[in-house]
Amino acid sequence: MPVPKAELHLHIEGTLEPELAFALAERNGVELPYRDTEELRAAYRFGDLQSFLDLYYRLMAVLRTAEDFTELADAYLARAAAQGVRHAEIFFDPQAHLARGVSMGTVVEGLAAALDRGEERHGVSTRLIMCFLRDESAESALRTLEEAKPYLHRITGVGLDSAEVGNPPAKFREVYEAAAALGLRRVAHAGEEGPAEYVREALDVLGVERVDHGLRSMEDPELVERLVRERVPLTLCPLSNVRLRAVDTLADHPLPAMLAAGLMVTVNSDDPAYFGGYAGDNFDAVRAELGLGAEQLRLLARNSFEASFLEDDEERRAR
Ligand code: ES4
Ligand code: ZN
Repeated sequence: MPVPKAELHLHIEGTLEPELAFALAERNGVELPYRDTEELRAAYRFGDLQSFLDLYYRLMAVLRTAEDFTELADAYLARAAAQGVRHAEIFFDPQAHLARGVSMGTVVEGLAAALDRGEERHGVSTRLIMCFLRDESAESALRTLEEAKPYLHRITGVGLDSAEVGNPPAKFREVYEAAAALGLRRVAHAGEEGPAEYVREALDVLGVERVDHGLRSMEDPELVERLVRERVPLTLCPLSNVRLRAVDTLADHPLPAMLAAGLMVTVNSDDPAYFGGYAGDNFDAVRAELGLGAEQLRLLARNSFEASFLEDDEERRAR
């Protein structure tokens, strides 16, 4: 049995496997610029974050109805459960759907229909985290938060994703203040392609309690010291970092150095349909390529529950 773990960095749109993409395309009468799943998979050669995002946003065209989102999330939960995931905090990108004429209600209610059955069908508890696209304007993010107001009982927190460089956290100060005032938890992608300074800004300006990736924090020893002192969780995604060329090979990943520095790190899958693996595959890969021992793998699993937004009693049940 795979070790029980929580998945804290997972974009639901990034779980769209080629087979489901083609099935939904056919059902919805959407033309995909690929002949078959093989040709689509062959397009997964990414030079950097932007080349991935271009394909990621393009393929979303197949997601039209609430049922599409339900099927997507249910398929994810089945795969996650098979790899030992007991709890998943799931990102979604409403702006990418609103821009295509798919409403907030379609997305949230579609996802929620699967998540509501997650424990019973798959033994996986869940939370939803709504992400703002950082390459869109702050005004667009504020409008999105406004649109989400009827659905806030379903949404635990807000996040920040998409193209990082040139879109620093401070651009979203106001929307994060508004989110906090609504009682939403706050996380943000920072230090994936962007500098360590963006990690500091996410903490100081946006008040995030968890940093997604945070890989480049290692370039700033003072920041590392602070992250250790404050026990700020960093949700690492090793296979994503290899595919998007944040590291040359998995063997070069700073995860062992981050553990040695005493950082509160977790291992996650990001966009598993695109990057070659779900949470368990990421655990297997770091064990094989980075030589992590049983004790370190147990620590990573323990961190994943501790860094989650579960309450203590829920956390004990999930572990
Ligand atoms: C993402 Cl890997 C990654 N980075 C930033 N934004 C994203 N959205 C989906 N996957
Ligand atoms: Zn991500």
